[in-house]
Amino acid sequence: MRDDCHHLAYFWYSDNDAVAVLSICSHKPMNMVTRLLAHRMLFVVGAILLVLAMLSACGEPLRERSIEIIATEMRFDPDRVEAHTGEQIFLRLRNRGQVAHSLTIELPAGDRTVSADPGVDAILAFRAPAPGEYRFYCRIPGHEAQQGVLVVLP
Ligand SMILES: [Cu+2]
Repeated sequence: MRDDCHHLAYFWYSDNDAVAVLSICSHKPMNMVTRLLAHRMLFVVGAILLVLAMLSACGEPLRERSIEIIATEMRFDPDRVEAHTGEQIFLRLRNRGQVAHSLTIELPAGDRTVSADPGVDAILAFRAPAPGEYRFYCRIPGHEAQQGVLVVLP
């Protein structure tokens, strides 16, 4: 009997143009039942992967970014931070100074502020707005020089 190769393959394209291939190659001739089972198995596996691909394509996954800013007298370190539009930002203000500090960021939707006593961390969560530069500063009187900028990239 000749060496018969049954090659069954399913192809599909995912979002990022990667081609997924499922195949079964048998060097023995398949009988009708085996062939049907092989096709059926490939179809089921393919269907499951397709559903998973569709689920993951439902809405861009939320990207998160953690930013850490250390406050001392009278500065923020770093005083320039970057993010991308749409990212969920977790900005952690770490007060390593001797007095209380705050961080107010001027966002399009309004100012957002967190405050922290010496040795304390405070977290400000917000969605990175449209590309641009957004100033942040400490609003405690006498701390006007304590400021920085969030640069939001596309
Ligand atoms: Cu301050």
